[in-house]
Amino acid sequence: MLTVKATPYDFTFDPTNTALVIIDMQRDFLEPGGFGELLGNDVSQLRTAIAPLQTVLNTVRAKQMMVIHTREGHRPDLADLPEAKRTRGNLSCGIGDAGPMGRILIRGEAGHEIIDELKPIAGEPIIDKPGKGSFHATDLESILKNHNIKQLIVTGVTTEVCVHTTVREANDRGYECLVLSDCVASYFPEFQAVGLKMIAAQGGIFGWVAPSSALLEALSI
Ligand code: C5J
Repeated sequence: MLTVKATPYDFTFDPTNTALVIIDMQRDFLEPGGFGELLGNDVSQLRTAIAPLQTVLNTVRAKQMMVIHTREGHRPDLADLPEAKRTRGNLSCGIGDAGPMGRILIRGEAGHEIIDELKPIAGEPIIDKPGKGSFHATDLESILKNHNIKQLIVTGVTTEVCVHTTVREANDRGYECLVLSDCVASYFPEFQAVGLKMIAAQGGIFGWVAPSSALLEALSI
């Protein structure tokens, strides 16, 4: 067992039963012209997570730990897109419409792809999810069970939306989650700070929080 110095207390994990989950590091959220920018956000805010996440990903791969990537997006025929989600925000260019990187948040389009810096490699499952949570309407839970995964190291974007939703879903399913504070990001600095506090408050009501340096220290042993 390895121990990460975390908040609210040490996170102890077995690397063979732990997966790194990288949530929605897609062009649609991180690059100009995608869904994130069309919602009115400054997408450069999310780029802080890329470099620390690359280091964590390389380390975890070297340790032969499981890596899982997720992408938020919908079928090209939009059959899995709730009307409430399609119309939310009254956007002139919204989900399913043609944007600079192809149709917004649609599987197979350029904007839906994971950014080059964090490209999945062979053997790393990619979970395509239609919602904010990574468990909703996906096969994530059966993949975790089939690989005997008990604990998750959670990273990606955005902290208060898809990361939070996934951590809450995982927590209710009995998984222990460590969220890496510098490997998650938000368009809103105040949401980043409060979102992380919410996870570890009340004795770790949803999980643990630590900087990636604490995980790397634990893995260097
Ligand atoms: C959002 C996400 N923010 N990946 N998605 O719509 O957090």
